[in-house]
Amino acid sequence: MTLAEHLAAQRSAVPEYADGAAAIIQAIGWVARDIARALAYAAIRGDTGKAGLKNTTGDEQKPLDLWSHEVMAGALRGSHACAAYVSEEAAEPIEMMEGAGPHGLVVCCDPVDGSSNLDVNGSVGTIFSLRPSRGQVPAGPAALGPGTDQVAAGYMMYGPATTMVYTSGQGTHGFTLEPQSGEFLLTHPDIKIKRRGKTYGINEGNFHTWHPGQRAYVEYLRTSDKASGRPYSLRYSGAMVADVHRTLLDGGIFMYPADFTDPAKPKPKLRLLYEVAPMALLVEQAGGRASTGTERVLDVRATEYHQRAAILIGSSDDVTQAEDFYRRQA
Ligand code: FDP
Repeated sequence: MTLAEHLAAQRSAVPEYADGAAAIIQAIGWVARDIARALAYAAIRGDTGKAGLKNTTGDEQKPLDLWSHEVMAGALRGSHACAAYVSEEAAEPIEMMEGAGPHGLVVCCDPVDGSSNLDVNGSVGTIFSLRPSRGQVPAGPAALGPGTDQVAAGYMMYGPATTMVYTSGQGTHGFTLEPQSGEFLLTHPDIKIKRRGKTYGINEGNFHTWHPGQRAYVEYLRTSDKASGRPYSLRYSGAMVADVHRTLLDGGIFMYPADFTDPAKPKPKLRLLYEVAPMALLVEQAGGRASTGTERVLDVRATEYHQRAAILIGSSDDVTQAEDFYRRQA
């Protein structure tokens, strides 16, 4: 089954946005083919280095970040269903009159996630989230609210194969790009994440900056105990898409906790609207959980476009256990 056929058969769980969501996800699929091709040529063309600019959240921008942002903007405009585009690479939402109206959607997107991996030919991704505009003009502010507002979410992973995983509120489904035909084919229907896994993913170099509960939990995972399957194996690629994809298919937990050096001002890294919330929806739809450590991610209300949030995501039993460690050390 192709992505187009699946989108036509699935429909969104929110009927009034179903046509728009299908048009946008199809358009994002076309962008993914272009990004996958550009990535294959990136080193040859010298496109992996820095563009010498920083985005609004202070990250170095690479030529591919900027190019992908522009290609995505063009495709979303062409879908006639996107009323505003909130991108990691733009300080403010980009309004799109072509998709404005009562059923217009706001698309929040990180066009190239994990772009530090570009220098080493590592996996990178694209993350997207669709929220209802509710006919608001301008539409951008409609993106601000809890993650439960999301109508659909997904990501593309550019690895050995190009993969798209999406949900429109009716399960989480994975597709693989068939390079000859350029079609995304359904290879992972109705993904269900294991209740408990055997791996954890986290940047352990930050160990001393974590909340005491986070430190105690990782110490626990590293401690040997046959009965509970410990120690867990550590897997960390440095690109959220690749780490969440592995967790979704193989179980376990991926974490990017806040820096708690100043407990009065915890500093998370990943962005809520176009990294944390869409991944939370995808994993919940697959039967898993996503938490900040103390709160369900989908209940976190965005008040700023580039707001950051902590995330502990994956197998439900693993995430619940991590939350217990936070609670005990509160
Ligand atoms: P990157 O900075 O390379 O864009 O989006 C941020 C992100 O990558 C995630 O994809 C990734 O999980 C994380 O940051 C990696 O951060 P660290 O280098 O701090 O581990």
